[in-house]
Amino acid sequence: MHLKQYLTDLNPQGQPLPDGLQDLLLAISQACVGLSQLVAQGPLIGLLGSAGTGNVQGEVQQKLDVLANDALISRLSACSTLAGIASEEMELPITVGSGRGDYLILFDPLDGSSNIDVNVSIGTIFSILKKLNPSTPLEPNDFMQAGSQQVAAGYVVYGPQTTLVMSLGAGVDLFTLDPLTGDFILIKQGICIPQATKEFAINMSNLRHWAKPVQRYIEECLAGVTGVRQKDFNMRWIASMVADVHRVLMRGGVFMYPWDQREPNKPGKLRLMYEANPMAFLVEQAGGQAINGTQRILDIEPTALHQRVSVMLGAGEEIELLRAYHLP
Ligand code: AFP
Repeated sequence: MHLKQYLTDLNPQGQPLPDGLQDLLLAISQACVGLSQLVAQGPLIGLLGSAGTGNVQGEVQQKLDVLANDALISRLSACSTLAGIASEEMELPITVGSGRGDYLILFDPLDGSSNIDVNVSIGTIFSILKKLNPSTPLEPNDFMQAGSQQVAAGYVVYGPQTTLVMSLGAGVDLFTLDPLTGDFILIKQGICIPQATKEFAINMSNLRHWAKPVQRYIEECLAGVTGVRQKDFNMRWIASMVADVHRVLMRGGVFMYPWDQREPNKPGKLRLMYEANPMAFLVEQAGGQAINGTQRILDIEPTALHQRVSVMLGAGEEIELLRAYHLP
């Protein structure tokens, strides 16, 4: 089934999906089809390497970061029910049309972009919120909603296949791009993360910098079958959150990017609004959990568009253990 047909047939709360939301989801998917082609061409069209600019986070922007951001904005700006766009790559949100409309979108246009030049999977992550008062002009504060308010979230991973994974709050479904027709085809419905796992993903080189509860958790995993966990664990780290979380959704596991003491005032590396919230929404919809150590990520009330957060998500049993280790 094509994505368009899927959206038409969907009946999440016993009601058809509003036309505006269908338009928005189709617009994102179409922009991502274009991005998938650009990513695949890479060096053939001079798209590898740095753009020579920095983003609001002070990170070096790759050429494809800038291009992906522009492509998404250009396609999404044509959606009549969209009031505003916020992007990890832009300091301030953009008003769409008159700034009046039902929806707001936030995205990380190209997550894992330091992997572009080495041909490792990267992706686009998006989060859709309702604008609480659709008839008033957009204000930056309109975006300040907890992740639990998301009406839809998803990502497209540009890997060996281009895959769209999304949730409208009633489970998580997966589509694969047919590059010959440019259509996303429904492949899997009701993705489910097993509660137990033997696989974790974390940047182990930071072990000495983590807080004690995270060090304890990882050290116990590393102790294997003779340690307190009484089982051997496997480790994976792609360094593209989108690809690491995709693996967790496909075969289970835990993904973590915790706070570390090198920058004690920074809650974490990953961004709440563009990365943690949409991924937490998907993971919970697939039966997993997502916390910052002590709090459910989707309950965090944002105070700034670009705020960062510590992230631990995936298999329920492991996240419960991490939560217990963080108790005072
Ligand atoms: P880039 O977009 O700069 O490559 O960062 C990717 C990311 O935000 C996230 O996708 C990864 O999980 C994480 O950073 C990797 O960070 P480390 O390089 O510190 O492992």
